[in-house]
Amino acid sequence: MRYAHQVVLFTLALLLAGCNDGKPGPSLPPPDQVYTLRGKIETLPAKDKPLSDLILLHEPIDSFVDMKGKVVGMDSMSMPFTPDRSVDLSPFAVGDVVEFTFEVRWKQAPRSLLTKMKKLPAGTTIKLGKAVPPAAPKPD
Ligand SMILES: [Cu+2]
Repeated sequence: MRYAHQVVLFTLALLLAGCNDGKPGPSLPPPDQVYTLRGKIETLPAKDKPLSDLILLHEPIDSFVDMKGKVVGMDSMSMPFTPDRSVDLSPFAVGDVVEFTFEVRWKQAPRSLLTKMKKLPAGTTIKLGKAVPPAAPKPD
């Protein structure tokens, strides 16, 4: 019993020290924003460069917040994302329509970290065009 108690304490100490997040590299601060949306895979990272860019044609993001904290929206576009190490890209191919989640950190690389991605049924179409931010400024 005594031994088990010590193991628990030791594990707790490891957790508190942040040594147990299971990922190599420095742990990141909390993201400034997180978005989940749909897109189409345009480019997958090269096999010999697993952490290079993943390029997705993404749907408009009406709620996109800029560097100054203002909701400005983001139109649909081809955009590079850095896949997190935890994301297994092997099931994906160029042309797949996906739902994905990415985190934005304005003051830290990677700025756009893709943390989740799943394939949507074949034949799913994505919407392209302008974002409509809820507090859109009046056109001049
Ligand atoms: Cu974009």
